[in-house]
Amino acid sequence: MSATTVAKPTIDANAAQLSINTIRTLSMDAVQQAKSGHPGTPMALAPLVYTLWNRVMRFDPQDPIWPNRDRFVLSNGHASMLLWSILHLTQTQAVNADYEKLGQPSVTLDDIRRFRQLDSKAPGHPEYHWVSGVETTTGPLGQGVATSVGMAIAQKWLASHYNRPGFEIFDYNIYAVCGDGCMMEGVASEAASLAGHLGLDNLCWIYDNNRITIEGNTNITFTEDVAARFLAYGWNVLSVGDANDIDRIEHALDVFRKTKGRPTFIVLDSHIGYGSPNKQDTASAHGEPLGDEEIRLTKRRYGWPEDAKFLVPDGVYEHFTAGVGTRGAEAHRQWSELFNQYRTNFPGLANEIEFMQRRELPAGWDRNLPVFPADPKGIAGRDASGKVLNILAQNIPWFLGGSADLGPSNKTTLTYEGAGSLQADTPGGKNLHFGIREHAMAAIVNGLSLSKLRAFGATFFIFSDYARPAIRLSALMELPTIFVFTHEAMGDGEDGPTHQPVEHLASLRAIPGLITLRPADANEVVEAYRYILQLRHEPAILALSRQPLPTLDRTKYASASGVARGAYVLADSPGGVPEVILIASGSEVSLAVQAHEKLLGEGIRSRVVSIPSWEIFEHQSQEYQDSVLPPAVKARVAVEQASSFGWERYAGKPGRLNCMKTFGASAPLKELQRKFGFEPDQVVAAAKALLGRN
Ligand SMILES: Cc1ncc(C[n+]2csc(CCOP(=O)(O)OP(=O)(O)O)c2C)c(N)n1
Ligand SMILES: [Mg+2]
Repeated sequence: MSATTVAKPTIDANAAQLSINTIRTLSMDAVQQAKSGHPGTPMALAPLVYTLWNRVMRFDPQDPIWPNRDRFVLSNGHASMLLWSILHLTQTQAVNADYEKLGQPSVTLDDIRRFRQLDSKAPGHPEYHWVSGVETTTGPLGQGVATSVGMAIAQKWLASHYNRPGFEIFDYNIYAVCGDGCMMEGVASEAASLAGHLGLDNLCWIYDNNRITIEGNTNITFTEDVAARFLAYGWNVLSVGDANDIDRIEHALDVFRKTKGRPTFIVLDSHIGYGSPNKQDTASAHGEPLGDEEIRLTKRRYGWPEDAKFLVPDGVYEHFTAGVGTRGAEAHRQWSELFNQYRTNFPGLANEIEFMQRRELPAGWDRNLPVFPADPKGIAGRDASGKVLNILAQNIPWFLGGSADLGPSNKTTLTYEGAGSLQADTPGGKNLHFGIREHAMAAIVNGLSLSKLRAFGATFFIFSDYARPAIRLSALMELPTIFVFTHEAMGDGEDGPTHQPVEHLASLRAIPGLITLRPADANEVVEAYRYILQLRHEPAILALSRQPLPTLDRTKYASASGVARGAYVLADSPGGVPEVILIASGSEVSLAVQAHEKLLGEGIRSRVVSIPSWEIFEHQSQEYQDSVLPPAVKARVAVEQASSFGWERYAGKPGRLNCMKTFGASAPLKELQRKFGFEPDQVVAAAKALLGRN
């Protein structure tokens, strides 16, 4: 029993050409109307997108989130009109963030008329979460192809975990279209290398080899042998010499589907701005409207009514309905029947799939999470995290992840029996090995998350910079990805300033929608994970210590459950309203507690606020925020071993910032703490200075 045995439609050459030219002319007209955009590549790749969608892909326009659909990624996102045209012509339906069908088209002709305008469902670049049918946000070149590797790993993992003999519940493929820009970006190389290593034969990249980028012909910058590069990565490399030859395109895609053990790379030679008498093969076709006169000339070449705008000729919608529409609906119907039987035979597994698809957690997901006893010597954030990850991965079947070659340092390796390592011949393993490829790792984690797996990626916090573009996209896409960053400050002292993050917290806190968490002790680590796991639409980063942090005595101080409010009063003075507030995160919280005890000893009413997450705190009511940081208490000391940038918002005036203003240095941690002012006496001195008590 397989979900794939679906008859092909008969091919009508005229209807095919008419459909291709509809995609071309819609793209030209939309860019012209918007007075901005990228017409040339949609004109060139219309035959590819037509063939892929109408002849090959298994996609049901009635249900663009059907779990076993083939995935389409437009990595050269500037060619977005390809996607808006095809989503419109296939009459793909809209769904909302709760995965409900809205009974309306995803992209209307009116949206296309309003290409790139506010609220149009045809924005400048493909945006997941804004337009149904977009599988991932693209635009930053290279991200789409890198993310597609995560989608391919996810499909392999899902198939390995859920398919049973006679029940191919997951057997979809991933297609990604890319251009010269994607091929030049390092992230694509990182991802392609890993895809080759993993032998992802469900993955097909189609490279638009038009030899044009913005500055002109690629002979000014890009003269390597791309095909040879992919051969060296271990890919199956095919070539189609004419982007207008839809039979050869179909044939290459057919070869892809029959190729086992390797991903496929199709080099497609194309002419940007195809058909434009004066602009074909020029860089100006890349990113400028053709102009009214050139559009008329081009339409004449296509045999198109010269003055018609946004024309969808009779029969074109019907042609797509007869192609992808019918094939997708039938494949979906067969799959649903199969899944019904599967549910009868394997109710537990079916249940998991349904939970996962809605981004819900299984019952008992947080059972056995550790509670750490008070311990002045304590435990490192990364070690506490390792214990939690190992429990979560056992409680949540579809929770998995790995590190960029730092598993033993990040403590992210899943060590329980049966966790397994994800490799080509063991695609169901839960330990991913990303190699030293942080950027691709983050994009791949996005791809896993887009495939509804709960995934984490890990490295040293300092190298979050290498992953940042993909972290930004996970926030933009509203994905619940998890990034585990250890060695979050100067804890690896002797490694020196190249390994000591300073501005990283500030820069990640600046990404809208991203939740950053820097827990103070082992129990805050547990609570941070408890919070993160319940997120459905926000990514989170964890900044964890390398060195042991004292496990605070929660009978004396407030419960770590305060993490769920972002900041909480950890320690207070017995005598009512505090005179001074010490605000700290992560490793500096126990330092603040020591300073607090000294201040109390000197009769100064101090309060310690642990603030693991600015973002969560700022989601709380004003009343709660004011109860933690009473506006009347102006004497405040912020203590964080990171850039002071932004801390004014909590320390206020005349508050003191006990933070970093320079890079760190290479020395044992204790010496660095002294040099940079992270000792209790220095915090006490700052507090007393504020109170005029020196
Ligand atoms: C990371 C990144 N850098 C730069 C850009 C700006 N940009 C958009 S398209 C483009 C040229 C892309 O050339 P190619 O991929 O060959 O696309 P074509 O013009 O052939 O469609 C550039 C530099 C971008 N979108 N992303
Ligand atoms: Mg190009």
